Amino acid sequence: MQVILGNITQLKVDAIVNAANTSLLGGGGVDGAIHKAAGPELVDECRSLRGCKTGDAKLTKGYRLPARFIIHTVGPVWQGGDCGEPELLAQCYRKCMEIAIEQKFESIAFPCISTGIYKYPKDLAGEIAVKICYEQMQKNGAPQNITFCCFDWDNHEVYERIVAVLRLKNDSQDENVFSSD
Ligand code: AR6
Repeated sequence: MQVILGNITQLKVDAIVNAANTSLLGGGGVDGAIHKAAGPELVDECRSLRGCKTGDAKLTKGYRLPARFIIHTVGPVWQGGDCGEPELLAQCYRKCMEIAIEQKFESIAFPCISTGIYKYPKDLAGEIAVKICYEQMQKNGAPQNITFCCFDWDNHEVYERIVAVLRLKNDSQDENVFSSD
């Protein structure tokens, strides 16, 4: 597991995750950046998928991206936390990991889903992201390389802290599970 500050569209991994909306036809934020970098063929494939429910995830090719594939997921809009947001966000990460495992991907990179336009509090979202990915990785032994790609220093700090705490807890078991820059 590693935490980086960077642009997810530049990562050469098996799959990057897109924080999309239910239409899957593009938008702002990381979604807009991914569609722009992948090229117009992406929206054609997305159209054939007929949308995606909140908490679900769907796979497309990566087209002009360095990443081979894109896993599109739809995070919840933050409405105060009592409208099932934590479960839905957890489901996003779980579904993305399930697809990665099914496809035998060795590397996957996540943006901080829902923490931009959808306004999910960064610390709460980070806890869920790291917890679910770690659980899935422990359970399935894959994908071996998980990157949390933060785009802002606030999220970077949040993820570094959460991963550091988890690393401390696991130090005696496996020192090589985590890395960070
Ligand atoms: N690389 C990595 N992270 C990025 C990038 C990038 N190039 N650009 C933005 N981020 P957001 P959401 C970060 O708003 O909150 C879209 O319009 C950003 O700083 O992209 O899930 C969709 O179509 C933030 O930390 O996604 C939906 O309508 C994180 O990515 C809606 O936004 C997520 O921010 C989804 O909202």
